[in-house]
Parts: sequence; C-alpha cells; structure tokens
Amino acid sequence: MADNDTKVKTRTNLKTARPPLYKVMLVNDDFTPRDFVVRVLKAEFRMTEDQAARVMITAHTKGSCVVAVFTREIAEEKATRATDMARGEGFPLLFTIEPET
Ligand code: TYC
Repeated sequence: MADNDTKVKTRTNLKTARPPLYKVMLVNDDFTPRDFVVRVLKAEFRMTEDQAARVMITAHTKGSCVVAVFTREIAEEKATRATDMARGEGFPLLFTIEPET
C-alpha cells in the first residue's frame, strides 16, 4: 500500500455520547426559615410540597443534600436562580453544583 492510501472505516460507534451531569446541592444554614427553603425548592425545581419538605429536612439534618441532576448549564442556572431568590429576601440559603461521579 502506498503511504497516502486511505483506510475505509468499517466499524460503527454504537455508543451514544452523553454530556457530563452535575448535581445541584442544597446547603444547610442556621438562618433561612424552613418554609422558605421549601418554597424555593417548589418554585425552582418543580417539587411537590412533600418532596420539597423531605429534601429540606435532609439538608437540615445532614448538612447538605442532592436536589437534582442536570447538564452543567442547566445545573448552574438553577443553582444561581434559587440562590438569588434567597438573596432577594436577605437569607443566606445556598445552592451549589458538583460533578456527578
Ligand atoms: N436549618 C434551617 C433552620 O433550622 C432550615 C434549613 C434547611 C436551611 C435546609 C437551609 O438547606 C437548608 N431554620
């Protein structure tokens, strides 16, 4: 074969590439009222009262809790919007993001 011969690709890549996912984390603090945390979770993460209350109490008890998992752009946007909602009311409530392992 000459140096410039091209090889024909015979194998097909059957795996579909998936974007990396990020967890939105809810961080506990001593000041934000519980019902406000629940309100933010319902508004930004479309949770029911029940789901939001469970997530809130998990963060309250353990220090932090996974709220949901998204692609990076969506995770950043949700965490920022939820945190800003709290800043607007003068609460230190914090949402962060972490890569999912
Ligand atoms: N610890 C807060 C309180 O007792 C409630 C709270 C729960 C705040 C979860 C933040 O991520 C949080 N008022």
